[in-house]
Amino acid sequence: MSSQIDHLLTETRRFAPSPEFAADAVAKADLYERAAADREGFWAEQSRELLHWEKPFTQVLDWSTPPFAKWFADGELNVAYNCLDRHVEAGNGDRVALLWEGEPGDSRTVTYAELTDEVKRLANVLTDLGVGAGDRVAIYLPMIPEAIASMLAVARIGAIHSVVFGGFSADSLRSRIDDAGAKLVITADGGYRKGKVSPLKPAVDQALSDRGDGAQLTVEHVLVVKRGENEVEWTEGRDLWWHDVVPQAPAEHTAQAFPSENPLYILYTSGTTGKPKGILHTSGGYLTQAAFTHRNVFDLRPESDVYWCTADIGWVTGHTYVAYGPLANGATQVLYEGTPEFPAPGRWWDIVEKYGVTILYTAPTAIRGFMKQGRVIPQQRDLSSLRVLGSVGEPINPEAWVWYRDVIGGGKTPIVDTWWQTETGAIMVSALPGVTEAKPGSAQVPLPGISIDVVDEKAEHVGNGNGGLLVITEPWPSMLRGIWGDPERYKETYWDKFAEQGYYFAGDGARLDEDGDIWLLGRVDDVMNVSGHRLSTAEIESALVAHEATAEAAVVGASDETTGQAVVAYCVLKESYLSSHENIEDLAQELRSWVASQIGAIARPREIYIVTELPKTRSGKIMRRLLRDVAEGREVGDTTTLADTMVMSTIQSKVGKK
Ligand code: 6R9
Repeated sequence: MSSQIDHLLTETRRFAPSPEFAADAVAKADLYERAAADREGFWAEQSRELLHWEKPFTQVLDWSTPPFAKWFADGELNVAYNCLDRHVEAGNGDRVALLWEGEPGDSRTVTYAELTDEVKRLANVLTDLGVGAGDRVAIYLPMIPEAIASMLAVARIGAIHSVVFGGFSADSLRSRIDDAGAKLVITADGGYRKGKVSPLKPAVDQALSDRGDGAQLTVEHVLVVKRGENEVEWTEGRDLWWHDVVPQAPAEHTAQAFPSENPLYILYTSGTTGKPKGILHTSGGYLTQAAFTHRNVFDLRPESDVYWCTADIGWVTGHTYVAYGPLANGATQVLYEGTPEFPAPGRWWDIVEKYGVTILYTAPTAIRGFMKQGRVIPQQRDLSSLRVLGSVGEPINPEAWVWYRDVIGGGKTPIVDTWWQTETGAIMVSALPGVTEAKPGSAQVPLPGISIDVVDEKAEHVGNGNGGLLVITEPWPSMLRGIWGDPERYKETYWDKFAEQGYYFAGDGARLDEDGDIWLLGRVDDVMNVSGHRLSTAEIESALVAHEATAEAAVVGASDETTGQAVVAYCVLKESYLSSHENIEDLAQELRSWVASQIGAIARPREIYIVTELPKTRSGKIMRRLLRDVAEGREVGDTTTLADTMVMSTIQSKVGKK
């Protein structure tokens, strides 16, 4: 049986780097050897090479009180200086930092000199408002240049930001402000989404309102950017318009150096249950790994590349690969405010063509969405500038990988499938373009300086050809330093499972193939147990989307009297299939048999529901928890983190009818 359920591992297509790409690649194969010979020495060398240390460090890793790590502890640096001033001082002030595109079609170009100026002014404003080192600032903004400036200005004065995704509700915002004890909130009147202004300031007002519960919120001021031009209410004395205070503030501001372990930000993860976890990151180690991975994984040439990561700053990819990595490396990047479908499908490809994007970093869910629309839309644009493509957020099924390479990458670009987490801070597992022979569907190998293993419940290495749990066996520079205000939960969640070995437990299932390459199989809580056989949701989803009719699929394990758990699948069909097939009555049956033929009878879904959309978070993750509720006939749980809360009622009405 286990050989039958190895569907993903039967993927045999291989893509060797082209000799031209390899000859000139930023990353060289010897990085692995150097890191293996002296891991800490390797990171120290990278850090010195990539960053400016105001006070050089002499210590590398302090792991004397695990699991609390210190990297480069006696060194001092300023994160914002590293992302801004030093590029200007090096004569690159005229280089474009941000090529910003608003959803309605307006645009702005911001150079490194201009961004540095803006950040200095804002740093002065924040200081005047009483924000100092160690204070927390909540940022609740759309994808506009001010969002990046805000993160950097907070970092510049040694304060801590907590970015809250602009799509989160007032309640989510309130609980995050409350947990972090934020002193200031930076927001906008509103931002553009799907052609309309989506208001933000009203949610802040609601979040900060007195609820008569005796709760004392710590916020003293709200700084508001004018973007949506929507009407907003105003609390005199508390609220300030950005345009009234920032342009008037002096543009002189000397960046003070802070210790390497000075906290940089808190970012709340969308936990599956309970209170969200405030993941804490600090400065020197984080910025080192952000800059190293951004340069080597994306083959970055700061002088000539136009880089675009489509993530929102509200999640970790937007922190490390929109804000810190690219700016530390002096890159030029696209920042886009809106949705991929506005005003019509193809907007992203218009942007790639308009700005000549060379490196694109996005999520599998977006790629499958584009597959659903068909290849004609991207093929109508000139995408020939693209030379490296990246994927992040969930396992990318081989069909989507190959489509991404063929249709978006013109059949020539390397693809890097990057595995990492909010907690890891930066990419941990990925191919290196120009070095690694790529395997569609596999994230492949730990980066140089990163120690990963796949182990069983007893912490034993599983060996090639087997599955188990992904663990990180040695501390890494950008690792989380804890959960804000809850050191016990930090230990429990990540370190208790393999306490004896001192391994970090990532919560992901993975397999090693015959070459020892890593295939991520989804969260371990997404692994089903059907009649005593372990089945991965990712594996069955991959089989479903390999069928010509299916654009997207989500699989959950629903409790079942006889088999323990049963497979229940939700499928979204391709437009092209729907328009060329009149009768789809029998399709669910056909898909059940298809999965059985692809993987084995054990994997045959008990039910398949054809739906028009899947419930996703704003960062594009499928909320399987909700689909499990439906499959098990329970009342659907908390839907507040859904991008579109209507999706669940549509699905329920479908399932009700069977
Ligand atoms: C960066 C980010 C982390 C979880 C992680 C895993 C999944 C991310 C992946 C991937 C397979 C990849 N994940 N990248 N699974 N292949 N390339 O997404 O952070 O939002 O914290 O999510 O996402 O399950 O544990 P975060």
